Amino acid sequence: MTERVRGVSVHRPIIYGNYSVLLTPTERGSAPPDHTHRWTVAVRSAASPEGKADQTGGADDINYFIKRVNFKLHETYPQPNRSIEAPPFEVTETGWGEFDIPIRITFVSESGEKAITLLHHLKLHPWIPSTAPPDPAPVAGALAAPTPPRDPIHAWQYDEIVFTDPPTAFMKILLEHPPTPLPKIKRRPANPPHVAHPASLAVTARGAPEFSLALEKEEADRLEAARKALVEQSERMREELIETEKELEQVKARVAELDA
Ligand code: SLL
Repeated sequence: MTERVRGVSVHRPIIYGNYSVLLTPTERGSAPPDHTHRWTVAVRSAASPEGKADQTGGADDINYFIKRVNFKLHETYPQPNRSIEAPPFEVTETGWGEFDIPIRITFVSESGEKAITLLHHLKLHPWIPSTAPPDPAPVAGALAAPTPPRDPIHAWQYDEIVFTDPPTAFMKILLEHPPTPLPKIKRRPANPPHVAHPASLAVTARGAPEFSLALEKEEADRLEAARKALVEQSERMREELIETEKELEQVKARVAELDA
């Protein structure tokens, strides 16, 4: 029997997702003909490293609790089951299309935890109309004008791995690796248009976004506003129903009168 620390849950914030960039004309020359993007799908610690404005997440090592990450790519890829045994837990590929990537995380054996599977939808295109210039149409034979560098597209989801009643030996490992806290405020001013996700926080942006407590607060506020709207709506519907039932009673009474 493994000795466990009862009544304790330890959280480790992670992000999973991808970023992608358009291939340059030169890169397109050496990639398979229909490939348009290079993308990286990854599992990382949630906090972003200080002084690396182009990186989302990854401030901390996560291999003290994650043993292996399996990324199941679309079957159009050779050997679509990619098993990453050491950090960085990521896969970089080129391609043309978006698809769902099941991400299976296997924890270190000391954790006594079963593997979990997350799902990420690989994003290559922005969710929202962007202000960036449209991709120039290729003109046969024309001298390629220098195109401005286009920002990568980012799509990340925040989640927390929770270790409940961790084995004593594993608890020691967890305590030796406190996660870098998320910044309280948004440090990246051009920060993202983001979309709510039911179970976690999703961010999509041109330019590397950063998860922060402020972002988490905005998400909580959005959820609270949605909850209020739902309560109001169901109250309105209840009132309408009461009205309709009253009318129905009146009609029934009138019919009874006519019958008599
Ligand atoms: C779609 N459901 O139809 C998606 C599938 C597949 C993406 C996207 C590269 C494959 C290869 C690639 O981008 N596959 O190298 O042949 O849009």
